[in-house]
Amino acid sequence: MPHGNTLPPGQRRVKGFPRFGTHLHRPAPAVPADPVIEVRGAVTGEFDLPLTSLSSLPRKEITADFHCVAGWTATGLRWEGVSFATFYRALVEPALPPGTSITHIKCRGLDGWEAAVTIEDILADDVLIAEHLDGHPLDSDHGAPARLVSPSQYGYINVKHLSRIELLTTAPVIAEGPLIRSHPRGRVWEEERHGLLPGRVVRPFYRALIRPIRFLSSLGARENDKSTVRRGVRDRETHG
Ligand SMILES: Nc1nc2c(c(=O)[nH]1)N[C@H]1C(S)=C(S)[C@@H](COP(=O)(O)O)O[C@H]1N2
Ligand SMILES: [Mo]
Repeated sequence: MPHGNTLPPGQRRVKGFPRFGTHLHRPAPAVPADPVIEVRGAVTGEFDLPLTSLSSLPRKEITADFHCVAGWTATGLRWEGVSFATFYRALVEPALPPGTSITHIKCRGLDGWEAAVTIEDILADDVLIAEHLDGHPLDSDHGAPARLVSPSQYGYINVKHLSRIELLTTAPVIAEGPLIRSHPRGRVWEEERHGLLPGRVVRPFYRALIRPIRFLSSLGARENDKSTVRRGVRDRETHG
């Protein structure tokens, strides 16, 4: 690791790895029986890649810290899956019309979350489509069945429940307002927190969001899923 044990500017270490995201209290989306990654955009014909097709590719493992743009960092996570670049070169690039120049890939999760990543950033060595975390299949809190992992970029680029990639030949139009405007690259060491304002200026505002979002996100987490607990009790009652 080029940066040793230090954290990127403005980040603070947290214990463990919290569930966090704009899903807030909502539970994770259901994983389809045969999950696919839909390949859309500038390809000759759009197609769906079964997630099982990743098993034909070499596996890759990385250990990295995870940095949320709000300011928390989870350290020492061991991700396993396939390198995004390997996936792209083997299964996606052959479907591009000759001469097509892809500038961005918009990644989307089953819950509708989207992040557009520049082709340069997404083909970097440390970017994975991860299916395992710390030796276990990815759970619903952290992006089952597979997620994008790009440790050099803030969490919002690290799309959970990855279900679609859209190949773009120009930069996407930004739909967010001026106050909340994610930086189009979100590189952690450059502190690219915001699209218009310097990262260190927005630190205190973003940091204030950590507690409420963490709390809400935990309500939809696996262990806190009250409906599951209640269902379990009911099942025990009916079945003696
Ligand atoms: N599908 C999806 N991916 C997402 C999000 C989300 O709400 N939905 N939130 C992002 C944000 S802001 C962060 S910090 C990380 C949090 O990942 P974790 O819940 O595994 O900690 O997921 C990112 N990817
Ligand atoms: Mo985040």
